Amino acid sequence: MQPAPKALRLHIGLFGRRNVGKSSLLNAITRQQVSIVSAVAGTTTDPVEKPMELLPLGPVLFVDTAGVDDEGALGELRMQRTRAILDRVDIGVVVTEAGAWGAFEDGLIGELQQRKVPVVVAVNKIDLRALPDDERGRLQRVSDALVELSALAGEGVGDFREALLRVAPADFFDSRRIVADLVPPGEVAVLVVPIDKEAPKGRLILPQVMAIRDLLDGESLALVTQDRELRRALAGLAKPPALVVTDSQAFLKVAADVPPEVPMTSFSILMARFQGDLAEQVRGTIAIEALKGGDRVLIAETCTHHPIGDDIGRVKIPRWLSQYVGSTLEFSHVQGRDFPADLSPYRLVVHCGNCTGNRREMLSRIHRCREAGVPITNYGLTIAYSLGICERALAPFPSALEAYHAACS
Ligand SMILES: Nc1nc2c(ncn2[C@@H]2O[C@H](COP(=O)(O)OP(=O)(O)OP(=O)(O)O)[C@@H](O)[C@H]2O)c(=O)[nH]1
Ligand code: SF4
Ligand SMILES: [Mg+2]
Repeated sequence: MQPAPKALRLHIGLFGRRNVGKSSLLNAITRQQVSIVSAVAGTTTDPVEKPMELLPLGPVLFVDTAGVDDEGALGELRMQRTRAILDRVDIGVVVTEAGAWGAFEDGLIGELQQRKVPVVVAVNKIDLRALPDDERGRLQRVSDALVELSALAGEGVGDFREALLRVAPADFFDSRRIVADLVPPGEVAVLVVPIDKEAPKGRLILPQVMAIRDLLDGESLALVTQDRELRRALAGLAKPPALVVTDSQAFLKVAADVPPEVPMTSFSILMARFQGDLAEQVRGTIAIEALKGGDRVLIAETCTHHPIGDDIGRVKIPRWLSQYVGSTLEFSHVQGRDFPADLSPYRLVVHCGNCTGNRREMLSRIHRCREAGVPITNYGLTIAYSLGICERALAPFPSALEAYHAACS
């Protein structure tokens, strides 16, 4: 997999007194011994950096710092190094223990707030001592998010991930392309838009409009056609297009008309990448294989449109999935903000492309599914998988294809 450049990673600094468990928290979240942990105060002397893919956020760089409450020349040197890290983090985590908060932690919060960096307060070692209510109230007021956890027992680590997602700066989620990164400037993307009775009258739907706008921004060319004109459109091009994007419902016909060497995917898969987490939703897709008769499947849509005719979420996906599994599944539908608090009854969540929602909320839903052990996929991925063309539809996205192969093996 191509690693994300360091500059594109969200930098997360772990700060706090010596021995509060900063390194232990890093190890708990990475599930690796990245940083040395010991009962001796002052174990971490130089900052330790760990780049990783942190679900549900994406590429991050953790920086574990030396505990900075000690005095003397060595303490001042550590403090200077820590200040340099304060200057470059996107999120500051102040690690503490119940009853330990004092002027030192207030100072750290002040430093972070001066730099307009969001703050997560992580109260560690709750296995030893719970956080009293009055202290909880005070810490909630000084932080953007408060988490109580035990790095040693692995308790609350999921809440910690969720807190990082909640406070992460909005531009971390917005800097991605929908499609233009797949189509070099001056090259053609063919967009296949069937005009059937489910298509809204007189306009295009949002994912199609967003893709066209992104191609224009990227100075690429967009050729928009109905599925039945696709062959003619391809034949009219001087050279093969850089990409074909289709409405998922026309997948099979389009896959047959597009030469195998031309990359092809769907609007919905593009939206999973842009508005969700494609690799995680690809892993969720493989769970279709384990579905059996009577299993409950949740179909979730971000907007509250009125279903018409052979609505994709109400009719087509249930039909295709049931055909693939070969027996009757039980489908529930939710729209808008009604994502259930309890996901345990479901064996699979199939989510729409979330074109009208925001990515942070979608990542939060994906995170909740992970925590509940319920796989989550997306409309386009489900359709591609049940039609047997998932590999082809993922070929434009090497890391998602890698996730697919890893999950299948
Ligand atoms: N009971 C308990 N002990 C913990 C927990 N987290 C860390 N510890 C212990 O606390 C001690 C210090 O942990 P470290 O992770 O090294 O702490 P640190 O903040 O990185 O310390 P310095 O690098 O010295 O600043 C070790 O003995 C850990 O095993 C926890 O959640 N519960
Ligand atoms: S929010 Fe979801 S259901 Fe609504 S138009 Fe976008 S992809 Fe379709
Ligand atoms: Mg340490």
